[in-house]
Amino acid sequence: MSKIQDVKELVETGKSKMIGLAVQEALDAGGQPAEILQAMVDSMSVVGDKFSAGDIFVPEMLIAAKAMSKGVDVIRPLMAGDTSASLGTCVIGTVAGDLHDIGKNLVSMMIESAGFTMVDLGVDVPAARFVEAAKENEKVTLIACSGLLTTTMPALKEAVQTIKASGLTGCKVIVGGAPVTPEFAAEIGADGYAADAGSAAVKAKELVR
Ligand code: B1M
Repeated sequence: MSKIQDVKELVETGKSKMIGLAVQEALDAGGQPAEILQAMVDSMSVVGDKFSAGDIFVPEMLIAAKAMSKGVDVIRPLMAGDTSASLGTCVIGTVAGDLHDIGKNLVSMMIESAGFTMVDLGVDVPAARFVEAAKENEKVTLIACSGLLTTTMPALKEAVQTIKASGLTGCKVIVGGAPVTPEFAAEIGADGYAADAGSAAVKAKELVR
């Protein structure tokens, strides 16, 4: 079995103690960081499908998420990009009521590698907190809001509208997450939308240049 297949299985079964070594072995065997990352993302889709089918429950989703995060820790240093190109600070967080952070963390990693300094507010971030953080930090050029649940799409809307009403100037807003569409992003007044972490980094650069 390939090393990448091992990584996938360890994420799906939530083996967080073994995953770091398996990711390292996959890298040593010539696997590319982006390829290993994609394999782990695919595993989380399998986990989601099993949850939808009623084959697993929230605790299993949680341990799979923990394993994925440990695997990403091994990849993260390898994804560092051109940090000399300072594009300002990006405030990022998952919106109020939403505890999903893996996608947000990947987006953060990719935006950082595009040349931003990141301020990560974590999960369950109230709309006003994005504004506070943008005011507290130097040179905030971008606010990135993630939402993973259809039930937290209104919180995404509230976050964008609160930011837009706050009078912050020179600061763009990008949104994304599985239930978010480009149409929804435009409807709620976001400046940008991205479907995945790679395109979030491309869009982030485009928005501030
Ligand atoms: Co949750 N969960 N979960 N969950 N969970 C989903 C999202 C779900 C699709 C599972 C399913 O039913 N198949 C479903 C949502 C259904 C819906 O609303 N449409 C769901 C549900 C229902 C729930 C609960 C309500 C379950 C319950 O309690 N009954 C509950 C809600 C808790 C809450 O948030 N209030 C819940 C809880 C959890 C855990 C805490 C157990 C855990 C999260 C742990 C963690 O994140 N630390 C969890 C997990 C792991 C999942 C799945 C299995 C995996 C999510 C993930 O990490 N994916 C997920 C199923 C799935 O995704 N297929 C599911 C991998 C990640 C890389 O992808 O997050 O999509 P993703 O991020 C992508 C893109 O979306 C995009 O780029 C990322 C990377 O390419 N993106 C952006 C994300 N943010 C972006 C921001 C951008 C741009 C792009 O710009 C700013």
